Amino acid sequence: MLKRIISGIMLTLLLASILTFLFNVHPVKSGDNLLLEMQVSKTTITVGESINITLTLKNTGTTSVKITFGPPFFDVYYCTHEGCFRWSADKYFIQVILDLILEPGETYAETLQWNLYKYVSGEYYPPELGTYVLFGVCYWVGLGDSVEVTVVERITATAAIHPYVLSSWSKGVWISAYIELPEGYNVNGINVSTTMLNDAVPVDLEAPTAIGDYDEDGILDLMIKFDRALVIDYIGDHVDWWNPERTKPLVYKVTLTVTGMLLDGTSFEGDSIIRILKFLKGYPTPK
Ligand SMILES: [Ca+2]
Repeated sequence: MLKRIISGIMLTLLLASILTFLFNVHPVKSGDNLLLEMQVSKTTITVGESINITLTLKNTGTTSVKITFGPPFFDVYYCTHEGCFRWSADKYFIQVILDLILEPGETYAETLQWNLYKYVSGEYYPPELGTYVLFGVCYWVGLGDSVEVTVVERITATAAIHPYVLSSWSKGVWISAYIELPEGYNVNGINVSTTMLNDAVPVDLEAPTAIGDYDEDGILDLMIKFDRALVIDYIGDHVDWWNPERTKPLVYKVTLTVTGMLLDGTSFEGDSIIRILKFLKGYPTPK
């Protein structure tokens, strides 16, 4: 009996070596030429904001590598004094065993989205402000990489957009935004290059900026400018043209949100409602 088991094992081992030899594929083991790299879409986020975390496994060797795994292939976690929190914690995965073969030079990548919320006993808790080391791991090959991510506060700013009525054929070069910050914050500290409109239109860095008191309320404001054509294009793609606020002319209400960061990493956000005019006879035409 024992002899039979041993010869069975020997046969399996022999077959495995023949297969490995024939196909030049070998199961992963430590010392394999694999490299895991982790990249994040942003290293500063506000509470509730998600980041895209891309994990890439590369075969840097000269032979194919076979990795046997059960999903998830990658995971991401960070630890605090309360414990460690994983991206995979609130997710279900198919219970299967799969093989991934990486040829020499080949990569396998996945992008995971996570807002760093802690999932504990069926409840979600936001991450506290601070800097965390995010670890990206592939347990199946015993590799990891890390990136530091900072969770910052988001303050509510006031944003006034000028002109506050835009026509769809508007010809000006820019649209201005006048940003005021709450007490205790200084508009001089705004990192202009980080400002955006609706997370879609970046500030025009070629345009002039100015600090003044545009609305004469005694609170300093920073003027920044956005390319008018880009803003109108953005609005054109996002307004519900079937639902005007008023007709004759057709008037649409649009909320524009200015976001950005201060030089110290604090993030701000301010909403402004503007109106879009469209002179059309009959029903609105969707763009
Ligand atoms: Ca002001």
